[in-house]
Amino acid sequence: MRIFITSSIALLLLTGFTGNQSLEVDSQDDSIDYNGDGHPDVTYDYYEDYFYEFIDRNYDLKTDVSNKFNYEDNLPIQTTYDNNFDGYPETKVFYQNGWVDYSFVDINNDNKFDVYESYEYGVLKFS
Ligand SMILES: [Ca+2]
Ligand SMILES: [Ca+2]
Ligand SMILES: [Ca+2]
Repeated sequence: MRIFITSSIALLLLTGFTGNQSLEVDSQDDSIDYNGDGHPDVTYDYYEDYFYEFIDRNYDLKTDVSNKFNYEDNLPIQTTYDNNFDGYPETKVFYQNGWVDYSFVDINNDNKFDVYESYEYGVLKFS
């Protein structure tokens, strides 16, 4: 379980980074095709106060990461992960001022969260 959590955090940092990067590249074109198969792997959805970034990490045309960002400061608000690519988004992460605040994991896809973690300045303080 600990290994799984550590890898989620690593992915989190990774996707947060690429998210900012792609925004700087071009905010007009709303999709990026990383593997060149003609299907967008990163897409964006813009609303008045926030926007979503949808990422398909394993190129199966299904979204595995949904990042919700605050429009004003580009800081993440919430991220939803499907880390085992089964189509069910079992991991939810919430942010406070850009830091991870707390996260939930639903291990057996029964819509009830089995793991709760609380963070302080991005560091795990309760699990
Ligand atoms: Ca693609
Ligand atoms: Ca996918
Ligand atoms: Ca899943």
